[in-house]
Amino acid sequence: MSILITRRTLVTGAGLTAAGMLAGCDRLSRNESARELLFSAENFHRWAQRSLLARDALAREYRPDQISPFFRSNGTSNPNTEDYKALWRDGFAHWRLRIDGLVARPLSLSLAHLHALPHREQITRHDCVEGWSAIGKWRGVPLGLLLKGAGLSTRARYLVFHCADMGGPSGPYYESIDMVDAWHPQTILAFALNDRPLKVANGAPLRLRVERQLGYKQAKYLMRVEAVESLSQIYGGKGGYWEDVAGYDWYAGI
Ligand SMILES: Nc1nc2c(c(=O)[nH]1)N[C@H]1C(S)=C(S)[C@@H](COP(=O)(O)O)O[C@H]1N2
Ligand SMILES: [Mo]
Repeated sequence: MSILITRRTLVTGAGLTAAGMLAGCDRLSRNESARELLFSAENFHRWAQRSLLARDALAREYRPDQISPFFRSNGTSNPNTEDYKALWRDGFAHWRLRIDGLVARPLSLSLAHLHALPHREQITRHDCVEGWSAIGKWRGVPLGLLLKGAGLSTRARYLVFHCADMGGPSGPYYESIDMVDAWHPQTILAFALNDRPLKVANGAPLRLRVERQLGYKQAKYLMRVEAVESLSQIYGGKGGYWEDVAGYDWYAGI
């Protein structure tokens, strides 16, 4: 059963949350006594200060003339399962994104529904650990709007992104992020790249863009977003396919 979320409830809800979070950080960093208290603490090392404050910052956005002429594909370029092929054959009309787990109102959203919600557009650089980068223009729905619509529980600490493809022989591809990235204004579920519907090679019909992190966090072929308290029960327990099988860092900040 799908639940209708209106444009208005989503906009007001998430708008307030994102603005609130950023305003909060700003106040903290401007308040000199709070700052001194924090940074004089013995265990508060320089790296912690940097990474903590940097988590809310925006990733760099580029100009349209800087967009790469070709955005290559990496990892899975087609899930090639019977289920996925059936979804692709009718233009993803029967595809649904499920948002469930620790939410008050589990959602089941069609592509048409996502298209009808407010969008964000951003031109960002994608950096893959395998040694290539590409600049692309993404369009999609801010994840925060959907979390508001679903009524995310305060117990939720992570979001797990379940994909339609196998990452390899050891299991399905999946990824996860924490709540700082979940509510970050540039974290979107993208359905278009460079003003065209997402191609199969780049994750059709929907993929995550979490712009402060490396390429392998940008889960393609999204089927389900699950809100959880802990990652330990999910597949190998390290929060992502590559984290489980190859020891990649869970937090892949750029
Ligand atoms: N579902 C899924 N998502 C994935 C992958 C994958 O194999 N399967 N590969 C990751 C890696 S390593 C990179 S660099 C990017 C590549 O995105 P692109 O194919 O659009 O270039 O997707 C990431 N997301
Ligand atoms: Mo990658």
